[in-house]
Amino acid sequence: MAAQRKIYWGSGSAPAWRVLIALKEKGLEYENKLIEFSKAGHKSEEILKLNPRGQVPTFVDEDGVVVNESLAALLYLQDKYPTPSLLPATIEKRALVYQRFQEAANFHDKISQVIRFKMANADAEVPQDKVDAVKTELTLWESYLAEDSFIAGPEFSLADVSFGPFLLTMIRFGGTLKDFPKLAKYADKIKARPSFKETSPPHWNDTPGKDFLASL
Ligand SMILES: N[C@@H](CCC(=O)N[C@@H](CS)C(=O)NCC(=O)O)C(=O)O
Repeated sequence: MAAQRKIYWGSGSAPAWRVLIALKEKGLEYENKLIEFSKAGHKSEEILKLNPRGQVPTFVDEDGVVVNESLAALLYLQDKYPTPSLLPATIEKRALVYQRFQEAANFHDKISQVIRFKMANADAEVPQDKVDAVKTELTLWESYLAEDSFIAGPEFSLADVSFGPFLLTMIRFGGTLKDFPKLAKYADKIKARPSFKETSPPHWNDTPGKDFLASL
């Protein structure tokens, strides 16, 4: 019997959320292996056998192919299940999607620095350079959007799957987009998209967010 496609993920993990979104966009069924970070579920023997880093996402396709690392899993899913496509038709347009797809790591890094700082120093002010670094990122990403566009052009693409979960995570951690109107509109648009909505971190529904990025 063919192995069942499955994804190990944790609520609030933006890398894992990326893969859940891509699975939904492609209409693929999967076994939902939600782990609990508080119980070190990501370090279980079951996961470590598949992913020696003990991280989520850990993804296993129906034929047993294991793909860890969220960006690798997104590329794999696009290759293996090309329709519906999450890439534009021409190589010229794909170039920008590939760029933004990778570039999201910068945004991730800057918001993570603030989040980690506040987790370690709950009562301290976030150092200004860390706040400024997030603002610089937001200014860049704002400039990438045209009125009503997605992050790498008029069509939803892998670039949105890569970047979107981190933007929504920033908002969850208290970041405001009041000075970034195109990003604010974009955030509302992706939040309402079924693939994002159906896979958004379940604990966000019934617990308050944080104010770690409130000084933005
Ligand atoms: N580069 C990896 C990062 C995955 C990652 O950092 N996952 C976190 C949750 S957001 C995790 O599992 N952390 C536990 C650990 O590293 O021990 C990816 O994009 O998939």
